[in-house]
This record gives sequence, structure tokens and C-alpha cells, in this order.
Amino acid sequence: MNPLHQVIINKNTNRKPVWIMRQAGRYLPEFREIRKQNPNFIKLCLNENLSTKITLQPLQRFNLDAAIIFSDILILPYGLNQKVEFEKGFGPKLGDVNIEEMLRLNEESFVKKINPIYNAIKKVSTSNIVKNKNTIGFVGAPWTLLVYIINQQSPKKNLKKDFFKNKTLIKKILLVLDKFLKIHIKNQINSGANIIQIFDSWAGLLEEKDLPDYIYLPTLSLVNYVKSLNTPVICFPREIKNYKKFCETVKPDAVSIDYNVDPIKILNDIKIPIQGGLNPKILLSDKDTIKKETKKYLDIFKDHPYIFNLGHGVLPETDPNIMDYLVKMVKDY
Ligand code: 1CP
Repeated sequence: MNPLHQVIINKNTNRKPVWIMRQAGRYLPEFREIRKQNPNFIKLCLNENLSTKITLQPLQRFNLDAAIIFSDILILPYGLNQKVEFEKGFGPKLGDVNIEEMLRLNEESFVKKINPIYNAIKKVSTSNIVKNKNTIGFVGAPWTLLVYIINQQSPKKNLKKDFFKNKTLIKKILLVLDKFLKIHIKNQINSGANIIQIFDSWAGLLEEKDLPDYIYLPTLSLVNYVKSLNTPVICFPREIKNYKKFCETVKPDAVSIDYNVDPIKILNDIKIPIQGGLNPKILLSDKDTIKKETKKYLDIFKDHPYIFNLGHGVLPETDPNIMDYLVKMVKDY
């Protein structure tokens, strides 16, 4: 059984597998080289040879236990024919929503538009480098995608005041998202992804009262769907106030925690396998601090099924040698 399945399915506590959110990306000079020659980010995601190569880059350098496919959560609105562009120094810029067109869209045209991603997953999952390791497919959670689709850019800290103004539109978008996220998940699994992670990067923006409508119910629908395909699902409800309530309600197979979560408290609160936690900023400090902080997580989760990862994506300023140091330390623990 591959490393993440041992932890998530068999609840093995002897091995602490490791992968890193955003492990393929901007902190790697070999990625930046490819990126320089490919200014259109979406096009790069849809270039199956290059996205396969980028996905494998961190595994060639470090002894990681999983590959996460080089793509983006915003490929989904792109597949729904919303304009999606990434502007240097600004982030994602999305076009206006044509909800009637989204409601009319059929599975075939959606899949055709983003098909290179599935081909890349086939290549990655059958490559020698990933043999006996995991291939992680992913999607953005309905809530986080709704945020980008309506806000048309990163919300950074807060939502616009009138975000919830058009409730009918929101309902329709959530309906479309449920349908096409399931299609996207199914195709990733059929192409060789053997774990799905659901990124809810903006879960922390919501008040308690809005969680059932925007997070619990839509995410539960996806989680149940992934389970029905006999594939483990990891949820990352970043900065949600109550991880315990989230886990009890949505019941993912594993949960990824952000760096504000107290690891000792979460260990007492929840029984399912846990992933992540270390603040990515720690990797910008000295080796002694990195060692101490990493060991803290490994010690706390010593007798719990635990996958080592960060509490959010690795920062672009991170030194690849430090990543090497980190992965080796986890492996030698
Ligand atoms: O400029 C560049 O080179 C592009 C940078 C980049 C990269 C490398 C973006 C733009 N996306 C990605 C890849 C990516 N994104 C992966 C690939 C696999 C990996 O190595 O992990 C994954 C899993 C994502 C997921 C993603 N995209 C999330 C969820 C996780 C998180 O970080 O919270 C989100 C929110 C996005 C949106 C996104 N993609 C890129 C940007 C600049 C943003 C906006 C972030 C924001 O709104 O602040």
C-alpha cells in the first residue's frame, strides 16, 4: 500500500509520510525557468508535457511521498467558460459570470476544454518516479471557488459588502459547481489520482451562521462523492474557526490543518488522520528553529496517523536546500 493510504486507510502511526502544499512551484529555479518561457499560466497548466515535468520536479529533488498534479483550483471556472487570467504581481483576474451559459454547459465540452490535465495525471501516475507513491488530485471547495467566481479576484482579507446580495445567482453557481466539481474529481481519479484534496482556502472568511449553507453541505456532497469512488479525501478548511465541528459534520478521511491550529488541542478534539500544520514562514528561519518546530509536530502526532505538510503553501522565497533539509529530517525521524 502506498504511503498516504497507509496512514489514511490503515491508520498506521509508524510512518510519517511527507508532501508539501505548492511543492511544485515558484521556489524552484527549474520551475521559474519554465514559467519565464510560458507567461500564460492557464496555458501552462494545459500543456500536458510541461505540467507533467513540473509535477515531477520536486520529486526528483526531494524524497517526497506524493506528487500533486500541477494545475490550479481556478481551472474549474476556466472550464466553465469564465475568463481566468493571472496577472504578474496581482494574482488571478476573472471575467464576468454568464450563469445561463454555465447552466447550459455539458460535461463533454467541459472535459474537452481541460482534458490535458487528465492526460498529465495519467503520465504522472504511471511514471517511475511516482511508483509506490501517491498521486494527489485536487479541487477547490465550492465556497472558495464561489468567492473567486463572484469576487473576480482574490478577496485577500475580506469579502465585498454586497457579496451575498444576489442569492439566486449564488444558488445557481453552487449548483453548477457541485455538478462540475464531481465531473472533475471523477476524471482525475479515472486518470490515476488515488487521493483527492479539497482546498477551502477562504473558509475562514465566513461567520458561523453561514457555514452550513456554504461549507458544510456543499463540501459534504463532494466528500460523499469521492468516498463513493473508493478514494480517500483530505479536506483543508483553512482558518475555519471550529475544525472539530467541521470534521464531525463533513467527515473527510483526513483533515489538513493550518498553522493557527493548536496541534495539541486538535489531537484531543478529533480522531481522524491529520495532515500539516507547520507555518511556512518557519522555513525562512535558521536550521535550529526549523528542526525544533518540525520536531514539535512530529512529537505531538507520534501516536496518531499523521502526514507531514505545511499549514499553507510553501513560500516563493524558500531555499530549496531548506526544503531538502526538512524532508530529510521528517524521513529520518
Ligand atoms: O506565477 C506563477 O508562477 C503561478 C503561481 C501558481 C502556482 C505554482 C498559482 C497561481 N497556482 C499554482 C499551482 C497550484 N495552485 C497548485 C499546484 C500543485 C502544488 O504544487 O501544490 C495548487 C494545489 C494550487 C491551489 C490553489 N490555487 C489554491 C488553494 C491553495 C492555497 O494556496 O490556498 C488557491 C487559493 C489558488 C488560487 C491561486 N493560484 C495562483 C494564485 C496567485 C492564486 C491566488 C491566491 C490568492 O487569492 O491569494
